[in-house]
Amino acid sequence: MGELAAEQHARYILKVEKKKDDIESVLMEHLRINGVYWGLTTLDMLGKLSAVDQETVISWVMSCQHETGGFGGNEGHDPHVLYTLSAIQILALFNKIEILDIEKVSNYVTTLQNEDGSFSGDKWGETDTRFSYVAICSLALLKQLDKINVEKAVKYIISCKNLDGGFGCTPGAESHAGQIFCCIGALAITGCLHYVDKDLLGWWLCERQVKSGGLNGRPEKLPDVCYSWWVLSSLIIIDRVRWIDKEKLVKFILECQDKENGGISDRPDDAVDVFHTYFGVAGLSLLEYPGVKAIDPAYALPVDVINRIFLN
Ligand code: GRG
Ligand code: ZN
Repeated sequence: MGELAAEQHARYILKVEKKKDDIESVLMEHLRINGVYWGLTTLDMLGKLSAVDQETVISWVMSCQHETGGFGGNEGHDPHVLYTLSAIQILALFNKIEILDIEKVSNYVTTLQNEDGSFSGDKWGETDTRFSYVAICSLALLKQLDKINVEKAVKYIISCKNLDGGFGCTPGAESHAGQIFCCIGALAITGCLHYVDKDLLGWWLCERQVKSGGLNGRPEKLPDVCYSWWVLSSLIIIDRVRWIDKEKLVKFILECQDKENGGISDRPDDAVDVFHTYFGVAGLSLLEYPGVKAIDPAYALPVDVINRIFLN
């Protein structure tokens, strides 16, 4: 297993950022801003954010903004709340939120709330608790939560809670660790965790750990490094992380590293990508692995970045 190959992972991310025409970049073209957020947050956790040319990144991020105030996944693409959060998060990493027209961006997010309290991802209307989280996280970072009906937003999220203690993407939909992160993160940000049965949910979440030490996202599924983020962040928020075997999970994540060329994959011996590199490093951060900066489990940004925003 060995140790975290921090240098190699940082080098891998910096290399992916520069290469624009390999297969991964082509597949990711439409959601590039997401990838940039995952990559830069990983570099920051590894103490390597200063290796990035901040001016270039910021001017590219601003070029993804649409006249409605929302951001697209890349220059000239349609705006979506997912990409809008990534843009805000990238600027937050560089302590540059103030360059935004906060009124305009928050108005865009606000218009996505529906009558029942749910959020659409864009003007085309699909609703999902993912978008509730993303909208709430975006507005909280902009200190504009009072622009939406928080009570209704919370009520909608609670309506997506299942008898097993988990949450799905819409009312009645199956519990999935990714949606649980979104719902628990949104409830944490809005100060509404009292609606959660922490023991019941904690039980469901800790049962995600399989023999290899890795976590899966639903019963009977394969383990995947990304659930080291979705499951672990939720367990930490509800204060039940002691219910899993931390050492075995660290071992699983480290086994998914490409120690030579850098990067982390979903499972041992699979191909690495930027997303799973983030999820692995963020998982280790939540497990307090030495040399990795602490990440906030609700905002998905380093704790020092969150403190800079909320403690100043
Ligand atoms: C800022 C951290 C952050 C997130 C932004 C995009 C988003 C908000 C949240 C996504 C939450 C989510 C639904 C994650 C799950 C992603 C995933 C691995 C889906 C795969 O589901 P299946 O059913 O895979 O294809 P399994 O593992 O169940 O076989
Ligand atoms: Zn995955």
